[in-house]
Amino acid sequence: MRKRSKALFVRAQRSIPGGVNSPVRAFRGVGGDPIFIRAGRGSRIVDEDGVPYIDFVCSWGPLILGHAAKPVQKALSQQIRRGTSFGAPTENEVVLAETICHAFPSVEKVRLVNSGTEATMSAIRLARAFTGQHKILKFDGCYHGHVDALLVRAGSGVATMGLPDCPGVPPGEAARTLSVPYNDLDAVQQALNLNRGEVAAIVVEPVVGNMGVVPPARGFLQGLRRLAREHGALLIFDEVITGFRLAYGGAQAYFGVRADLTCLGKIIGGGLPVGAYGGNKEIMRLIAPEGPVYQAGTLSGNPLAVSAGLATLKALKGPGVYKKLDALAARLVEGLRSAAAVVGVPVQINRVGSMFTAFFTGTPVTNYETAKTSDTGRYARFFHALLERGVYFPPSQFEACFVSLAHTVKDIDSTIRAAREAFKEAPASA
Ligand code: KE4
Repeated sequence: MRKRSKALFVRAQRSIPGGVNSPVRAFRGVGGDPIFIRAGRGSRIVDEDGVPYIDFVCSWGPLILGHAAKPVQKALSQQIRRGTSFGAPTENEVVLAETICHAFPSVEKVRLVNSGTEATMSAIRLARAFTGQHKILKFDGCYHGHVDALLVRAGSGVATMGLPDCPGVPPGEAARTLSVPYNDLDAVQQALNLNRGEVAAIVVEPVVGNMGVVPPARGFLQGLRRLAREHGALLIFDEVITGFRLAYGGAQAYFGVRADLTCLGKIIGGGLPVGAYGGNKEIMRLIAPEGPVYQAGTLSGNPLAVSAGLATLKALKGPGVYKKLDALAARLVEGLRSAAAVVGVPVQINRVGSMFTAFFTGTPVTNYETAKTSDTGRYARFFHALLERGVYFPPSQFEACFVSLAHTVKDIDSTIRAAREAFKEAPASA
């Protein structure tokens, strides 16, 4: 089964660490070998052995229109005839910046970069420059890319592999990073009081995707907003996942809380590499060449990537887009809940809009500690049982599933049927 993927994985491991270009793709969290993908179209991907899957990874979030979406294909084919990169400003970069500023009222100026990691790395440098402070407060289980300062008790692939804090990050660097439990305002207050006047920023996933989906408790984001202001720290919303996912204006529109700095990625590139960070003019004027805080990138604002991002954001302005995404995801989650209940499998499914995670635990999942009560072995068996039935969930308990505009009710109902069988085939770990 999957002979070509297996052979490619053996070959890949000879020239690429772990055979993958990003750890979470390696199936370490679920066992077995990764499938190599040949193509995608709409809600489906096909592997190198010609096996099709309904895809709920969606490239970890960017493909909200689905694979090979027509508007993105058209934009790319038009741009590629004009060239791919100039290392000089282009009109579409201005259009994308204006689009982001219009969608996020807290963002008056924005700088395009090439990844979510670059966005968060640049945002914390800017926060440190703006406040003159050095410490950063983050949350256990949140992941903000592989920035030294933020690889402390991180989620996503770090959680999947159960890695201790990452070797190679100098102790001095990690010492400037405080990490407290998500959804715990008392812990935030205490950390700020113990480090009074030293915290440059609070950085948070406003809805966590990287320990699996964990929504903010009522008042949590509003509390962070208040505490950051009281302590002279900037509030950084890492909206690399939630930006244009939860609403056209991201989590800030969804929850009505404004950040000082916003990090974006994934959807704004439409499947090509784009990240961004932005905030009000007073903060952003510090960024070179307007100000002294240096940040640069050969391919920042790349014309091809920007054209794919613009085509995607344009499609998201369509009528009823977020209502449709929400309805599809709600149907799927309801179906999964009842399928699990019928076979008596304890699952907690957290959903916000079109992102969700089924945690294999009987404990409500509100932070990293409770997320880690999940039976990851049982999730792995569920994952493979779904895979055998042509459904591709994230190869890790600590990641989010995404529904796209390309998913149909038929896809959702087939997935629920597959899940009914998969729950039966996923006994609890001993
Ligand atoms: P990138 O550098 O991978 O573009 O973005 C880093 C990042 C920043 N902030 C949030 C909230 C993120 O979720 C991410 C990246 N997400 C992971 C999966 N949850 C990307 C998948 C991977 O690492 O291969």
